[in-house]
Amino acid sequence: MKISEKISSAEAIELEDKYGAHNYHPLPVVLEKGEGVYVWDVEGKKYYDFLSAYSAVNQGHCHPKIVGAMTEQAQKLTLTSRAFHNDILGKYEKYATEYFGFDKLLPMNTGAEAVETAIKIARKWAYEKKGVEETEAQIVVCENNFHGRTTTIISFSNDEGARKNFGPYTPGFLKIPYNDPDALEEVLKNNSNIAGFLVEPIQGEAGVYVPSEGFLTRAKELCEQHNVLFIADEVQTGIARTGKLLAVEHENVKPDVLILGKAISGGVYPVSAVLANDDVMNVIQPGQHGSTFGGNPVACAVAMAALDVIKDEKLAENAEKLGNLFRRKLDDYIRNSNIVNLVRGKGLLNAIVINDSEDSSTAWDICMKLKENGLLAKPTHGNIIRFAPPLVMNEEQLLDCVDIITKTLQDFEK
Ligand code: IF1
Repeated sequence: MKISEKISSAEAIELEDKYGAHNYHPLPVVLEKGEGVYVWDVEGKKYYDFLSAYSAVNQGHCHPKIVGAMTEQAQKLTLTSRAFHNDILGKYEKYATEYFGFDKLLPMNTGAEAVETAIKIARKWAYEKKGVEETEAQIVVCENNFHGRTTTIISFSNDEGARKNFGPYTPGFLKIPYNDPDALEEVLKNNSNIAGFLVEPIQGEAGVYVPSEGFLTRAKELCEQHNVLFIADEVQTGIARTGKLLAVEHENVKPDVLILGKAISGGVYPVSAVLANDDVMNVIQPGQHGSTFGGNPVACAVAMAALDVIKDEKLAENAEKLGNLFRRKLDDYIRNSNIVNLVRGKGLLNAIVINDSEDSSTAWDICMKLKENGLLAKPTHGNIIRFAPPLVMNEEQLLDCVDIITKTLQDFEK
């Protein structure tokens, strides 16, 4: 069967079911084309994409500047490995470190790899700079975190589905409630071997939990007081998604270690990165960390174009403006609704909480009806539906989507 051979949705789903691991339960829609805020299924039906590949397609599907950068570089040099230099990596590292304000960048490919890299850097820094006894370093994480799916990362997850039967688990992590600076202070006061505090500035997968104003500021202060690295996982909240280039900027907090992924490439190619200043990043010496594809020329060319688009098209400002409009419109609806409890989020990372039990199918049923009405979204946990369109959306399109969402919800009002 050739890639170009036309198949129906049913055939595509059947192929995946028969030949693919069943590690996802996708909505029954088979997409064939994406452009800007729209995607089309194989039968030609058009949808608004309100998931953006979990905030990887912030710049819109198949952005011509980003795809152009990929195709141009892919016809010159795709991969050298880091055994040799190439003419792109240094330019990208300079561009990205100046873009985000750090001394150095360590290039990887997936978000989880970047999180793992940050964990390794924090541990090594603890032993070689903070004086923690080897193998004793601890990293503080938050309950209901999501940082990826490697064995070490799920070791500190409390999501049984992500964790069960993948043991034995990696030690060295202490869990505190999210958005609880007192709990962070307690654990930092009582442990001298803490390397870092790893936190999502907004917990995406948990259901778009926005912490109280001041939480990030207080957490950073506590990390400074106790000589602990503040490690911000901005894989999902970064790259303009929440209305600022980085979500930590809502509180003017500067992390010691910044983790990026997803939209750093505009969803065109797997790119992730860890950024830090020399006093932290220089604990990594030749031969101590890397990856075959990390920092490859195509990834660098794509990321530079993707980051250009964020600035050129003022996507953070647009996310801020349209996010406020979106929540205002949904709040208007929710005032008279008995099926939706609330809407929450920042910028264009939002979610609604459905007034039903966690194990009910209502959120899923609503997403199935949204699909029929031309908008794609998916529940996160149980009764929470995440709404995260590409940041290139304009006001007219957003209001059209609000219309689709509220008309669909109306069908479920009791
Ligand atoms: C799946 C969730 C979102 C992330 C944060 C690291 C990573 C992610 C804050 C790892 C990845 C993705 C993974 C994808 C679905 C999606 C997701 F539902 F899983 F949790 F967005 F909320 N840090 N999130 O959100 O990056 O290795 O995937 O490149 O695994 O189902 P990755």
